[in-house]
Amino acid sequence: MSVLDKLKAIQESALEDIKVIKSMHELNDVKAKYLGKKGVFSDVMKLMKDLPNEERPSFGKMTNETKQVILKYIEEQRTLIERVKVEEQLSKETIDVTLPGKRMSSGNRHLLTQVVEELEDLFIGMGYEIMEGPEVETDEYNFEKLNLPKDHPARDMQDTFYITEDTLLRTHTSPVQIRTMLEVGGTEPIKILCPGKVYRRDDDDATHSHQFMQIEGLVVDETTSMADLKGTLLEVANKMFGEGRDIRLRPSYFPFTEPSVEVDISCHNCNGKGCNICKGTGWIEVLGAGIVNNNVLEASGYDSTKYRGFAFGIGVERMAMLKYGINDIRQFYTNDLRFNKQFKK
Ligand code: FA5
Repeated sequence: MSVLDKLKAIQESALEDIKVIKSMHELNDVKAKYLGKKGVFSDVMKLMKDLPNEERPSFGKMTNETKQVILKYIEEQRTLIERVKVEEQLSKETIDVTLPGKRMSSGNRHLLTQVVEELEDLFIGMGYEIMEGPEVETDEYNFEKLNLPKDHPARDMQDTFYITEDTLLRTHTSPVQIRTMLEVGGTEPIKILCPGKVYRRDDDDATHSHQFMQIEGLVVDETTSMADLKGTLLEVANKMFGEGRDIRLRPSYFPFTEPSVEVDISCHNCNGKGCNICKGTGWIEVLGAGIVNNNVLEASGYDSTKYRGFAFGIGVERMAMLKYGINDIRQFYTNDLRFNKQFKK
């Protein structure tokens, strides 16, 4: 058999071997069998020494070409094996869109968050800006600048957690009024809404909590009046309890407003006729409000001969209790999921 025939025979047998291969592992074995150090070609090269000198270059060339052809077969088979593997995997992983899905359980925002957001949306629509202040506050901002000097008897209305003599957990959101007025510096009108947590040394019961939420509102400009305050609160009543609510302002006392009022909303349950929710009166008390006391304006850098203001402080839990018929404030804080889930929208 001539050398050429021998090379051809090797090429054919390699092709036969390679084309039936199905795994990478076998392919590597065949590669070693033909092209490896001790492979078929190492024997072929031994023939070289028996050849006359002039035939050696063409023998070398033919051997190399044969090796290249075998290498090409191997690479083609490698590509084929990989493709088959990917196709097999794809066919195995087909998604059956007819299978029933897994139910995803989703949570919901706490009712208090929902009520705060509802009120924020309403007030943003009326041009108010949302402001926040610290829960650890100074005595000066929580009381003194609000016309409640040390030893003022009205401090008893807000029993306080003191941290030091001059720092405390804020008892209401009214200090944010002071912070904002001082920041603006008496030069511009103000229209803000301040939601946040407040703290009092009240004993917890069905309508009192030592920690609760308030929403403070403050408007300061050159023309504002009691009529604007009343119109704003009527808007709140209608938004929170439905169209047709009426409101009633009763004289009250806060050192930081003069005159001061307690605001009642006509009972949404009995429409003012009297029921157990409004304790037979037809009215429900929801917030405190008034015209900002001149001393407060002056203490915060506003000229009280030029500027006037109104302010209000809503108890968020109490409002939510009335709106959703909740009879114990502690339910907001016991983290009972059965309670929370009732308010999923
Ligand atoms: C104030 O805190 C005033 N800063 C409100 C205010 C602001 C008046 C601006 C005038 C101008 P009062 O102490 O009444 O007011 O509290 C306001 C509301 O907070 C109450 O109407 C009530 O709804 C709620 N509230 C008071 N104490 C508690 C408590 N312990 N637990 C839950 N809610 C309470």
